[in-house]
Amino acid sequence: MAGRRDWTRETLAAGVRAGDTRALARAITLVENSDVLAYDVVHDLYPETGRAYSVGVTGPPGVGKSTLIAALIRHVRSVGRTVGVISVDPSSPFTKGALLGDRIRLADHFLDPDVFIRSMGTRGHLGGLAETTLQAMLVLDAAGKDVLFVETVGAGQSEVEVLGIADTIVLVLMPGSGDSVQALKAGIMEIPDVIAINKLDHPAAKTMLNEVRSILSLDRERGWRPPIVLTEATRGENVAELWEKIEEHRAYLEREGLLDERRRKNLAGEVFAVASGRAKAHLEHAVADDPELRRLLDDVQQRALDPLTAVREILQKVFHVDSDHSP
Ligand SMILES: Nc1nc2c(ncn2[C@@H]2O[C@H](COP(=O)(O)OP(=O)(O)OP(=O)(O)O)[C@@H](O)[C@H]2O)c(=O)[nH]1
Ligand SMILES: [Mg+2]
Repeated sequence: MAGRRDWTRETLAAGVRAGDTRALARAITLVENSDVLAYDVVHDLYPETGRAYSVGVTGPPGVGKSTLIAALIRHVRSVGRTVGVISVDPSSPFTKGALLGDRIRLADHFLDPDVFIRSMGTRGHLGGLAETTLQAMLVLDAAGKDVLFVETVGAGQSEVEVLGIADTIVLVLMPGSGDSVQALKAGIMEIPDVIAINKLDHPAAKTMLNEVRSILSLDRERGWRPPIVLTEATRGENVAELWEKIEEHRAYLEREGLLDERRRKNLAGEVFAVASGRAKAHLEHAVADDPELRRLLDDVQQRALDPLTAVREILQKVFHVDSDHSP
């Protein structure tokens, strides 16, 4: 196994550029570990990125996201396109179940040098999942992968963070994903670009189709009406159609000039999210480390100081921000 010291900034960047699998694996591990070498390499490669098309695949646990991605890979490989997959597992590093599941389902493609698959956990990463995922995607993009799939489990907060990374978002549901349907209906879950209702072999698939259809029909304002595809990932049923819808969405974005706009919004969102996360961590540490600032909080608790005055003093001391003009 090549160690950290076998790669320099130059050789690693060159390896990634050449699509060398070992270089990719190393670069992404360094990204996960917040290693400064990863930061340098992404910095150097960034101007060459933006060529890959990214597809976010999200949905509740167990609906068949990984199986569907494996089937989509088979399809896009058959038309000669190269693929990168980042499977985001927000669970702790001690529950490897989902990771293992992904490995098995995606295993068909492990021997194909034009497919690079990687599961990523949070592992207490400072910048959070979104930062790690974005950096890893940039590495795969720079490696010349044509299509990037990002799998996220849509059951909590983390997937919302990650959603803003992809060009096209596919929501995968299955009969029984009632909670997600309710979330869509209530507007809690953002309307995706394409919906796959998987496990069409299940008798309740058609009912789910009608439900989702009726929710989407309430929203007539959109320029893009999210298509719904019934799939059976295990047999590859309708997977070609699903890919066609993804491509149609891409064509729509390009035709309307929306792709650049979406990417701009996504990247701005990323930069702000990461910057805010760091600012928050900095603030928390500063307050924890400074007895004077901690005393302000005690004063607030004892009603000796009102909360907004404490805010003003903390911001002034930590960020040198004068917040007099904002409440
Ligand atoms: N009957 C049926 N089973 C399927 C289908 N697609 C996937 N499965 C099965 O559903 C189970 C979960 O599939 P995965 O692909 O791991 O689902 P996932 O959404 O990636 O799961 P997590 O990553 O754990 O959230 C597996 O046992 C699959 O074999 C399908 O179309 N029909
Ligand atoms: Mg999975």
